[in-house]
Amino acid sequence: MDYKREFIFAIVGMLAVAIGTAGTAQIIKPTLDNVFVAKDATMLSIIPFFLIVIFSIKGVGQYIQTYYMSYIGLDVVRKLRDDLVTHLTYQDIAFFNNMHSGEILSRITNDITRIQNVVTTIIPNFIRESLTIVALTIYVIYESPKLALYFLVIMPLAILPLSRLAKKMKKYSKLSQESTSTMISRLGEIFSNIEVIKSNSTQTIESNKFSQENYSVFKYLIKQVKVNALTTPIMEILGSIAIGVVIYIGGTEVIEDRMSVGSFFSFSAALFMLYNPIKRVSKLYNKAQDAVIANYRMHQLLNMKPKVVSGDIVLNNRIERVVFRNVYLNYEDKRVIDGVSIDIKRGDSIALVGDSGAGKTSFVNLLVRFYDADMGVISINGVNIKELTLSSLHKEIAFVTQRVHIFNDTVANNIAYGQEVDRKRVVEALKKAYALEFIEKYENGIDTILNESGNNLSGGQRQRIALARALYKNPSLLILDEATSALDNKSELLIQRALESIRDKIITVTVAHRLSTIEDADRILVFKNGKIICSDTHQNLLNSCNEYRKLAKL
Ligand code: DGT
Ligand code: MG
Repeated sequence: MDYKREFIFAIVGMLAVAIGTAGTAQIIKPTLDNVFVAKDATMLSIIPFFLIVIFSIKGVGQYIQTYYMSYIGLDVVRKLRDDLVTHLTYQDIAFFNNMHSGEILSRITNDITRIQNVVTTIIPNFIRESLTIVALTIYVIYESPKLALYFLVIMPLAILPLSRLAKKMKKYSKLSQESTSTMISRLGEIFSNIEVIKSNSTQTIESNKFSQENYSVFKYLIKQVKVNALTTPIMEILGSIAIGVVIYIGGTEVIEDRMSVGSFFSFSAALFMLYNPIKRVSKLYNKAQDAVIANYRMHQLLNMKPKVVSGDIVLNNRIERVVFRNVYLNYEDKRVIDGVSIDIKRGDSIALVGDSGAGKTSFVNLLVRFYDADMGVISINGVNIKELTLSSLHKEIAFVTQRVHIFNDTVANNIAYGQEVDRKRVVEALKKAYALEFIEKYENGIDTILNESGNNLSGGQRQRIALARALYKNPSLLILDEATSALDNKSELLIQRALESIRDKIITVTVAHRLSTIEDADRILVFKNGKIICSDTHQNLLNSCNEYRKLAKL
């Protein structure tokens, strides 16, 4: 363990607390017997001094223990969160498509906080209270084994109802954590869809839906409260029985002179003092159930293995050739790429057209390995794409989609994303993507901070940023999946021209709905239901391919 030093300090602190607590019970005995009964003046002046020492030991111990255990707890959580975030970013794209981003956020924040609670409070309190119980019990037995026996027989009776409560607690913890996650997901959904909600005036519908989720969170939390609140009365009633028995039997011992008044009070005080730690331990046990569930949910995520994993051959050269041999891809049960074969060489510009849902995006997703083919082989420069390292593959590919991703950072850092910033090249890339004109208008130019959701940019401006990022990368495979759909005809044409200068040095794969953008592609692939049904130049396809003629008419 990395925390040996902190842990030792914490344990020393806990021991001090336990010994200090037993000491406070012990000091009652000389106070009564020597000072009040025997009227001993020396003891009178010594005892207050001891009292201060005992409480100081306890206080310092408490401080040391709290500090070091919290240190361990917070540090464990920090590392856990780091690991979890790294781990999650390597998960398959399918995972992110299937899981609500709100759910992921909830796991990283809410669940981790519950786990943090365990390390910083539950475990140390549990250890400290247990040590205190042990110290007090030893003291009680030492003071009067006979009386202690009665007490120690009654106490275990408390365990039965308490363990029942703990079981209930576990059930409600699970339900409450699940409903909290759902609620947070709903929140995310509401705010990311706010435009739709406002433009349809559906606030009431949405808030009613939210209200339901919110209510289930409340319902399970209040059930947890109910179970927790039962613990104290049960403990108190059982405790009062135990103490009643002790008073009766202990009183008899004192009356019959087999025990001093001081011993009896010390003993009783120790019993009273035992009550709190025992109560706390049982409450902590309930709370721990909450953390057990959170921990389970956390490990579900941490144990998840991505299906798409990096190979170990480094792609050292530019991409010269991409070959699909009889490739199939299914999403769950649905076939989306259905036996596609194609051979693409450097300098080729390939265009993909077809109905919505025909499989064009799925095709390009295979090239960046968002998914792996279920059957067939995709090879890059003659090597199976699965055997290449992901990072060397991605270094050669620029992937621009309709959804533009902008980081909360400067224009320059957004353009040079993942690479060293070369300001001259940033400006060049912006110029080629026709983005420089509006960036230059900003007071800070390429040092302007962009809003992460890109709200301070228009749709067309965002696409130009994305194109500039792709051009900066100097890729050997450029994929444009409706990357210019938000641009006006003029800018689109200008970008086409800018791309012409690099087109014969690299492979470009363009998905477009507007056929005008791809008319001069070297080869146009017409997709239908996951198959390539025609493949030729614009002119030839107009003559030979019915499906293409239909698309051209639209
Ligand atoms: P588009 O962008 O509307 O022009 O259509 P394509 O050609 O890009 O279609 P594509 O490849 O996105 O989708 C092909 C089929 O696969 C379509 O029926 C929707 C379905 N699909 C797409 N992504 C997913 C996914 O992540 N999970 C599942 N289960 N199905 C998906
Ligand atoms: Mg698509």
